[in-house]
Amino acid sequence: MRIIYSEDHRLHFPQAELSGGQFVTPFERPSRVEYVLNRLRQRKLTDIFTPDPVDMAPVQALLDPGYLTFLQTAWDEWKAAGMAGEIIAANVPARSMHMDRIPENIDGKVGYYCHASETAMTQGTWAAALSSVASAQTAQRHVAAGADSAFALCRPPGHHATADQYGGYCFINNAAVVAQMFRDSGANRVAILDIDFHHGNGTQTIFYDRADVMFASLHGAPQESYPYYLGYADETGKGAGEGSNLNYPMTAGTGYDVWAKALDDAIGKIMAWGADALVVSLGVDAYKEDPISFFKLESDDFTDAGRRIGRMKLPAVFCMEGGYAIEAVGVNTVNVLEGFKDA
Ligand code: SP5
Ligand code: ZN
Repeated sequence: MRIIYSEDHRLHFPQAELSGGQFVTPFERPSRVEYVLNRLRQRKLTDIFTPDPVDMAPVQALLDPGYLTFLQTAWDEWKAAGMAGEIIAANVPARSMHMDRIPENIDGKVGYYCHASETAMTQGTWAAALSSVASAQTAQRHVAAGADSAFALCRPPGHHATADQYGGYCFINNAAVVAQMFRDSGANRVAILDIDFHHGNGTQTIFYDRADVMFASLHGAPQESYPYYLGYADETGKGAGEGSNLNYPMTAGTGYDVWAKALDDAIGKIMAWGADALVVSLGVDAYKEDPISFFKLESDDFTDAGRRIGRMKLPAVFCMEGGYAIEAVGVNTVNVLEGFKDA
């Protein structure tokens, strides 16, 4: 399997994540990538490529232009306003306020374009986010050109980012960009299967009213788990997209028996729908030791999950999402890829 990865992910490494009322070292940190790379090498998966330069056209086609400008300019504006620290959202438009008037003040803009204040931005965040989407795009090109599959070792991750908001450690929705590129390169129906522990609210929202992209997500139930305000089973799509959004919320403590049934159901529905390309939002935070998640998957379960996905026999791009039990992230991620290959 081809692997695409950029060193530029290191440009995004905030010092601080707001967690339980304290600032802690972010769970989503550069060393996650090192663990994945080390495991890939150990398993002799060394077909590693550097991404081509980012192609902004599909990114601009999918995302809000004001949001992209904000991501690009936020750091300079923040510094110019005399802010001493990293960019953290302190104010957001609440239910009782305007949701559609964008302030000029950078502090106000940050809150407008952010949905989760745990996520800090720094000087290098924009460049890192572009390198992450560039990896995803290059993976898609390899598959569109005939490879069975490719793995984009994306960092920062993407599935929480909507067309106009960042949060959940995500800035640009890599998986969504790949899905759009599959459509642009001739696939009629593209499925996104999101196995990260957290609901892929960004991806769901981007494709909610579209019939050409199916989104299926296995995740911690919103009553219990971030992102809390989306991810219920009754969110099935709207308009032309009705029926092409599938949520599998599961309660804290869920183990592989229940999780794998949800996976099989999602796979069956994706196949019945007639997908001709697959994007996998590959988070491994459903692992039993994950420090911020509540499922009970074992490392071997990820191999089995990869095998089930491999049996779909669809051209597939894997985009790295979450997974924070740092030392196990490499094994669990590569287990999915090896299971997929061996299917
Ligand atoms: C891509 C991805 O997996 N994003 C996840 C974002 C999770 N954000 C909420 C984190 C809540 C952390 N609470 C820590 C409690 C530690 N005991
Ligand atoms: Zn996650």
